[in-house]
Amino acid sequence: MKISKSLKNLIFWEITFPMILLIFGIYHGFMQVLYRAGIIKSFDFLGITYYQGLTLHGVINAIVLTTFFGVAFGNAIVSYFLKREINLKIAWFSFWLMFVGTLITAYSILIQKTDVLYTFYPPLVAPPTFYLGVVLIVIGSWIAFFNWIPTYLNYKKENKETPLAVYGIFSAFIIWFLCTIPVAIEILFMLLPKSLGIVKEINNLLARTLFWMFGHALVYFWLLPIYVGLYVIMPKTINSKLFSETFARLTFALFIIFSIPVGVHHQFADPGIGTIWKLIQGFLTFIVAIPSFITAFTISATLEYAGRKNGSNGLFSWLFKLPYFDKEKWLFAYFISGLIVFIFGGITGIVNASYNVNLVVHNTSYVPGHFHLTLGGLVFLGIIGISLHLITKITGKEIQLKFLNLLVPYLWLIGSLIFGFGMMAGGILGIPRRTNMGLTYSNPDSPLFNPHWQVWNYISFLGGTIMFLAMVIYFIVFFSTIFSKKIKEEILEIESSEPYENGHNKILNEFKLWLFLAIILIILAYTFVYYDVFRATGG
Ligand code: HEM
Ligand SMILES: [Cu+2]
Repeated sequence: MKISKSLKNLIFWEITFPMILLIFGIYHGFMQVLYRAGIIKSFDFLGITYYQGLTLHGVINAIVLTTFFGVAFGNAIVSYFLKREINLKIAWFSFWLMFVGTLITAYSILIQKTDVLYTFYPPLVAPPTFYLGVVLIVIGSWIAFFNWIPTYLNYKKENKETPLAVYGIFSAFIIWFLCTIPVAIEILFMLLPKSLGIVKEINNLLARTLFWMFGHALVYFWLLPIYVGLYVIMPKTINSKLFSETFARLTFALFIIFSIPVGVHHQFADPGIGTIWKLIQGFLTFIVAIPSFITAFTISATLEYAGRKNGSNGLFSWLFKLPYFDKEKWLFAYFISGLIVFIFGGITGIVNASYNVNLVVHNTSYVPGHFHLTLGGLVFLGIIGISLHLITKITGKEIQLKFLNLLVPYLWLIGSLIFGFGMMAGGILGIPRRTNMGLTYSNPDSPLFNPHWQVWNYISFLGGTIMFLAMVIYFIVFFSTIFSKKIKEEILEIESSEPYENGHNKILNEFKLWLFLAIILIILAYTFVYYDVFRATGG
């Protein structure tokens, strides 16, 4: 589909701007493993302190990159599948808000030396600029979403079915909109007034509870756009059919319901919230296994269909008939590597989600070990793979250095599994997260030095180095592609194939019911949590 220059530029910058920042985000990831292994033994490195670097790593990778990508992919999906151009003035306005917000946040972290980490828990307080920047990023992304709604309603007047990709991206943004409301309340009514000196004290437990209402659902905002990639783009890449569109839609719908009323599983160790509510939200967390298993089965069947089409007859031999190393179908390598890592991410998450077992790994390196296999696995490989894919389409360029490009996801797969193993095994032994270990536990000159932990720190360092290498290669491929000569027409194309099955269910083409159920469940799961919070803290 031909698109206007303005829309093309919009998508281009929404992908490329965060990609430039990601260079710093990845650099600081690598710094983290160097500190942790005791290779850097100082308070800071090249003028950036340990916690400043960790803040940059979390903010760039987990907030800026993911939000820009969601918006960019959403703009592309809505324009392509609804066959209507979105209101570009509003879309650009949303871009500029996010852009300015990012610059203000960067100013706060780099110049004002803000180091509250990407979770900005009180009692840590940042300068007002940090919150202002984050708020602008969020409002910018809301505006992008609101901008799709008239286009969608206009489309719905003439069409009954909501295209699957649109259904998925809307689900992601419905979750995002709902879950950013509590964090907006936290920032606007608590952190910002505190930072400005308007109020002296704030209720830390309340702030944390509002944060985690957002913080867990956030991970589905990251994940759902990638599920769109898996359900819509991947089948076509491997010449297959999505096994069941009904189940794909059901997955999105279930995520709308169950994403938010589970945030307390991040607060198992927080005093003040009643055990029973923690346990209930712990159980609700496990319900998320349902859409995850549906996805696992749908995607496996989709892969099997492709393998059988390629001539496999055996029970599992189809697994060997997939284009893992096909340089032209490189996007599949990103998806399959992400999926493999995700299996480990999903399984290890059971430990975090289990109320009692969680206490063993609480605040240890197990936690980042786990989420580099989810966020840093499927989500991240999906983001960088789809970004590169879209860039080649809208700029009419051919992917450069194809062999190196194919290497990226596999190196990342190996690196992140080693990294995750080191971090998680170390975490079980008690290695803490968010600690400058170069000054303490990994430093033979420190009284805190713990030689038994060193081996795990080195394993994490090895994995982290391989991940770093994968990303150096990725950046080379990405920027050589952008700077290469245009050889094709510039088009917006998101290839998709007919599904194997589609039940055309009315309720799986709409959002009302799911939104209604989500709100009811949020009220049920959270009313008493807030009651407890207020009771425990005296209001
Ligand atoms: C070269 C690749 C990477 C390396 C070596 C790396 C390494 C690390 C390490 C060691 C930590 C733990 C710090 C600590 O708690 O002590 C960490 C934290 C984190 N990483 Fe990465 N990482 C990489 C890529 C990524 C990517 C791609 C993402 C997301 C898209 C990501 C997101 C995060 C987040 C959100 C945190 C938590 C920060 C915090 O605790 O405030 N990382 N990373
Ligand atoms: Cu969670």
